[in-house]
Amino acid sequence: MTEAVTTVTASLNKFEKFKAEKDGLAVKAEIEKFASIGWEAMDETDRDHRLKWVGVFFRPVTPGKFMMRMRMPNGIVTAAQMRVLAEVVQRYGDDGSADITTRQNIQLRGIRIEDLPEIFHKFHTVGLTSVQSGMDNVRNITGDPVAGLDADELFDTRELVQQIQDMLTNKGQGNPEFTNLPRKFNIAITGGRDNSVHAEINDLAFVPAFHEYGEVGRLGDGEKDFTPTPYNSSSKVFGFNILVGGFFSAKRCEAAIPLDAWVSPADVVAVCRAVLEVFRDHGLRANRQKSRLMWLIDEWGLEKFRSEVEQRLGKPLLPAAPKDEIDWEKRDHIGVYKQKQPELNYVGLHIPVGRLTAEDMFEIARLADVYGNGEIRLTVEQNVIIPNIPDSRLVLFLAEPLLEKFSIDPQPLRRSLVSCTGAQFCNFALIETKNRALNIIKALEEDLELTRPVRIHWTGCPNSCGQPQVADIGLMGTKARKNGKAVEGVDIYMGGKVGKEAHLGTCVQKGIPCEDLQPVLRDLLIQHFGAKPRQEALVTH
Ligand code: SRM
Ligand code: SF4
Repeated sequence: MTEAVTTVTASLNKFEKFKAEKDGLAVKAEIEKFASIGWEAMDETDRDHRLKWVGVFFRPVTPGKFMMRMRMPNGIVTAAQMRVLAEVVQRYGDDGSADITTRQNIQLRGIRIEDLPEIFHKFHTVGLTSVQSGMDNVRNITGDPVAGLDADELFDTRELVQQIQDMLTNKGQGNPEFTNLPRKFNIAITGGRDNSVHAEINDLAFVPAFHEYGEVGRLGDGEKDFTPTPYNSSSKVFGFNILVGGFFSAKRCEAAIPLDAWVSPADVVAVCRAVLEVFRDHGLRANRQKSRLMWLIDEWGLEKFRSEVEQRLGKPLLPAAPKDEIDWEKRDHIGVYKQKQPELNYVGLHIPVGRLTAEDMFEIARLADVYGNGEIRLTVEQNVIIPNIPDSRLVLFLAEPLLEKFSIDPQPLRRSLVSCTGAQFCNFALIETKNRALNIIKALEEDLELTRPVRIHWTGCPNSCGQPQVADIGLMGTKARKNGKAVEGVDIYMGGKVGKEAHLGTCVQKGIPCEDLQPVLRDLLIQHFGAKPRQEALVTH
């Protein structure tokens, strides 16, 4: 290392330092070695940090039993892939399980380092990848869970999402161009009307919007011919308005803001590349608490940021279309729905807090093969959709025993329940989340009658992986005090709005001990969401 480089790295924070010393992706070539020496003999930085570049997370809560985070572009997984994932966790017995994540993705649990070479080999055979899914990389790219099925969609996002992932990851092989970002980065793209991806909480999001043909010609680069596509009408061109800078962190949460730019679908991948290059080369790296994209936009101002993106893109961006097409309330897709293809249906199954056993995964794969076309979709609410079920097979499908566990018509509170990982596996957690969330919901459902779903999101710490700010009622783990003692508690968020006119909720109560939470939630549900105590409801009827 030259003297100049040594001086620079000496002043870097711990993360920038180890990235400068050795790129995270370098561990890809060392998997065999790690497998043979075992996790205890590994270099700690490789084990605790760099392995995340291939999606493998050391869990201090369960040392030796790693977590693997996949990439599932647009939340789509085939039955064959699901079976491979099931086989991987099955061999770990009670330690093996999987979670559907709030980014339409799957994480596997119980993974042993000695099995990694075989696991990666299996992934390769079915086209799965976990590359660049953690640390300073772009997370799973979200898209409409019913893309290509929804008769009302404006654009089918599947191919674009895949193209962005391929660009970022060099088709799953790993792409060193984007493995040293200043911080994590989230991308979402939606072509439906209900903002199914929570566009507003992503660093970069694309939302559907039409420009007038004349406008595009006038504002665009001269003679450019905007080829009509199935998405364009005779007078309007389909494209996306761009939002930037949305993020949650322990220090600060912001909804994304309009970049005042519109792109045609053909330019979306190039715009992603341009934004990422700007972020990579100019994003703030000194303080990790201030490294997400919005901090750079704050420092530069939106105008300068936009023009840097244009420079990388090599052409000007068109101004945003006057309005976007997000004009529906958000759907949860649980239940049976007609597809745009005649005589076909998609069925959304409710997966309580997203947790799956190996058996569940095999069974979901079997149902997708037997009744559908072997395809499975995941939602950001941690649920599963099985598409392409013919009308003629629907009755039999609905009688399958798995639907008793994963209901198509769950009670209103559990229906919209979302929870992050929490203390069971996550060492940032201040509280246990998933099991507690289910227990409290069960008790509330026994006590209260509700006529509509209430979206309750649990998150174990201020990192907000469970997105409490988008919920009707968001619960964020904290340390509370009771009778002079520190106990597990929550801060309560309310007012999150999803779908059209989405906006973030805010903290309304702080430090409620978890053991006192149930009556507090009961009151909120009665006061704000029309819940009625079951006894009272019986009398009124
Ligand atoms: Fe997250 C870190 C789990 C979605 C904000 N998140 C973590 C880690 C990796 C921490 C760790 O090493 O233990 C958690 C792994 C725990 C485990 O064992 O499962 C973790 N995050 C999750 C998941 C699994 C929650 C879930 O149960 O669904 C989600 C995985 C998504 C995926 O498939 O990639 C998950 N995390 C989110 C989201 C929601 C979203 O993207 O819509 C957020 C808020 C949005 C955002 O990032 O702007 C989120 N996670 C964070 C942060 C705070 C980031 C920051 O800028 O400070 C951290 C901490 C960090 O990165 O330093 C974090
Ligand atoms: Fe872990 Fe906190 Fe994220 Fe929950 S919110 S998964 S506790 S980092």
